[in-house]
Amino acid sequence: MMMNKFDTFQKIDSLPRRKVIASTVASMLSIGLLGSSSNLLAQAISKPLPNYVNWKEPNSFIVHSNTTIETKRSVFGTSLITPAEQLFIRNNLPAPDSSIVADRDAWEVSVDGVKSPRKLSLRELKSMGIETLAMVLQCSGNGRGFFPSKPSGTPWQVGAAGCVIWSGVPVRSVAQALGGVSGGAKFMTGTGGEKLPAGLDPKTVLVERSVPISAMSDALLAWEMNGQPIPLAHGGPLRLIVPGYTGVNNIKYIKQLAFTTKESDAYIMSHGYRVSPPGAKGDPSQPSVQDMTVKSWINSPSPDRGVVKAGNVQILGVAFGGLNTVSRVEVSIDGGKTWEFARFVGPDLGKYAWRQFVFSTKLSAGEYVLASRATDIAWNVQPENRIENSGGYNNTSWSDHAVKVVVV
Ligand SMILES: Nc1nc2c(c(=O)[nH]1)N[C@H]1C(S)=C(S)[C@@H](COP(=O)(O)O)O[C@H]1N2
Ligand SMILES: [Mo]
Repeated sequence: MMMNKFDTFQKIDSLPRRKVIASTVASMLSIGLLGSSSNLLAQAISKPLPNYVNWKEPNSFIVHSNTTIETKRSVFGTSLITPAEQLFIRNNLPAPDSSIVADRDAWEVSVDGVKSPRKLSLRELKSMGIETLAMVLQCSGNGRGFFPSKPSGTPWQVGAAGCVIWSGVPVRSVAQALGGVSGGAKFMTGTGGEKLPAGLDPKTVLVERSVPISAMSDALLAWEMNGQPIPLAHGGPLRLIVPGYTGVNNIKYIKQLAFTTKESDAYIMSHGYRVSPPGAKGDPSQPSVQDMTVKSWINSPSPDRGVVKAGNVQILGVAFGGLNTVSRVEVSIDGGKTWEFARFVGPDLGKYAWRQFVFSTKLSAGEYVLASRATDIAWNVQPENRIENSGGYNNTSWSDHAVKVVVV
């Protein structure tokens, strides 16, 4: 059945035996039994990095599969930007051949749904404008691993996310240069440049996503990431960046950008990434996974960093607002019974970036449940509970993201 293409990719991720070992270790971690030996154990159950990302730091990841590679919670450091060497990977199809980055400036994207549609080379795009922004790149399934219903798909914890700086030409400048967007366009649709597996209906595997046309106002066609040409694995030579929208909408190796009256009918748009009630399959009647909402989590202390010594403790984490600027973060050391304000640390890199926060406190020996709860400028507060859905999408629950630590 063609609908099952994506399920197939996901099932490869979860060989039953590995899952059992991993979840046993995960539950030992969450009750703090493993202390400092946990890193070693976590590494022992993790596969090596696949070749196409062998330039990444091997100890920074939980390798769920060759196409789903998660940053460890303990790896998020105390500065804002996630280095490429530590950034997660999520591919719906095998990554393209490195020949596509041999001559980056020659890469072409066709732009449609404008007055004068045509192909533009990366060389031409670079002459049309430049903008730089910092943005949280987060997979819509980040936090799926906390759903007790164990939805199919990668059981990401917090590490299918990072904060990245992108440089490229604003999409609105490109549209303007081609005579403006055609009347009636309601969506901006990006198409990935992967070679599609033979023998399958292209619509069932093509990575093509539509976002509301309003998202074009801050969108980029980007060629640089954290000061370097975008690595192939992260979408080089050219990537569509849609700030505030979940990972899947940020199309890697983009080969077509179109302003369309309808959403794409590719399976990944029509049935994939839909927020459907538990037990129901995704279909076009269910809401699509699009913009992100306010979220935060604590990165330190956490059980996989080892023993926490009694005394002064700096509780550190990250918070972001999706489409709205994050305005404040509260921290609880008693599992959410009482809250106090945390302090933002470091520069504000704009509304699409995350802020690092710290709450300094003194902890005596004992067991603690540390939680964080962010609020955005529109007074949306990070909820206590996830919204149950069959795909395990959009988990922003503060209680799911809380960490149990043992202080000695
Ligand atoms: N062309 C293309 N773009 C894509 C994908 C893909 O498989 N192909 N995966 C999407 C998904 S689901 C996510 S979460 C992000 C992951 O980006 P990263 O691998 O650079 O971290 O890319 C998105 N863009
Ligand atoms: Mo994703």
